[in-house]
Amino acid sequence: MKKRILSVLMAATLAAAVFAGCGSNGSGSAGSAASGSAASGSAASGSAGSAGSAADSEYAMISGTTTPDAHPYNLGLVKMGELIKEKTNGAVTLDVFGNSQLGGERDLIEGLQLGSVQVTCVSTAPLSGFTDMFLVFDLPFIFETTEQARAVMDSEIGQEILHSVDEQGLVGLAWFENGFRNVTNNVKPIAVPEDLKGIKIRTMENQIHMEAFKVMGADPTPMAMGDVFTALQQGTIDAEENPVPIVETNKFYEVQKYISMTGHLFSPAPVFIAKDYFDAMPAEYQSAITEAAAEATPYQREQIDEQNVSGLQSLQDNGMEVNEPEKAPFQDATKTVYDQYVKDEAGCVSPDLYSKVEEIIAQHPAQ
Ligand code: EAX
Repeated sequence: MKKRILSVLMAATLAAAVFAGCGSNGSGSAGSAASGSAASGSAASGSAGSAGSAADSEYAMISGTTTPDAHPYNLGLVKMGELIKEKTNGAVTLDVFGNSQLGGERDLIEGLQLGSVQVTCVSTAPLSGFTDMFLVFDLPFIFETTEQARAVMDSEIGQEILHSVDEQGLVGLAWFENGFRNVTNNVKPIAVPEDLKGIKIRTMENQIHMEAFKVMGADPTPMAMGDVFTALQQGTIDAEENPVPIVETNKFYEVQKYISMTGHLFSPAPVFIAKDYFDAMPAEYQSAITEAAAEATPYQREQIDEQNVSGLQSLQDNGMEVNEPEKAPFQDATKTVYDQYVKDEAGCVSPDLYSKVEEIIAQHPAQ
């Protein structure tokens, strides 16, 4: 924990150097962005020029992600930043720092709580360290289609989940998406759960993800995204699991031979703003930010849909072997995870929340 806070504070210090005099970031503390390129809502794409536009704004917001600039998390945040700038006549801007420049997803979440980062977009999995409300999304194969996932995210219960950590300093702005997760590895195509036996697989820092791979015989290691490429390159792990856009924009095809389209989980990607920072803003700027987040969401989801197709082609063009395993054996193999993690206990999915989500899914049957 101490190490993590230190890394966030170090990012804040570095950012002070990069953004000194670039207008307040409103939080009363130094902005926070390690040196390096920033994609910005005030500039078309990642470039140092974005600092200039931030210099003219009253609120120069800093956002961090673990994803590359070409990934839909960043594209969606840049779009949101453009809309915010337009709606506030440049009074509020958003710089986007990708590639874990400001730390891993847990660091970014803590960065919002500490006030060193103002906005982030993360997978729900790392939130398990802060709340149980998002764990329902970590149950293997709970969704069969993107339509089902979107119906849940955009429902009343989805909004309740998104806002469940407002009082912990993370004000939910929107449900962006990461997408259906698949297994990549260097050992062999994964056709049945038994093929995972003994495979050293990186997972996100989430107890349910780890259990799902353990019950299938794999050897799960939780790891921040920024360390995954090197770990695969050095062979300390054989595998990881992520949606196609993450695999492609991180160039995992350079260090992974196989991708097996298990679709074992759908990762939503909540966008959060730091509560103290947001609460201190004039109401007109708060509305502009909330509206911009909502308007950027369909665009972000379209980018995921597109990159799921174009990205898969790119993985094949770059030498990865794709296989499409039958899902039923994997669903059967991970059923015990539900017995273990759907119960009225800390660190578990509440049965009431689970049944509400299942009700919505049942209204959107897979074809
Ligand atoms: O949230 O850590 C992960 O595998 C996530 O999918 C990624 O950082 C985007």
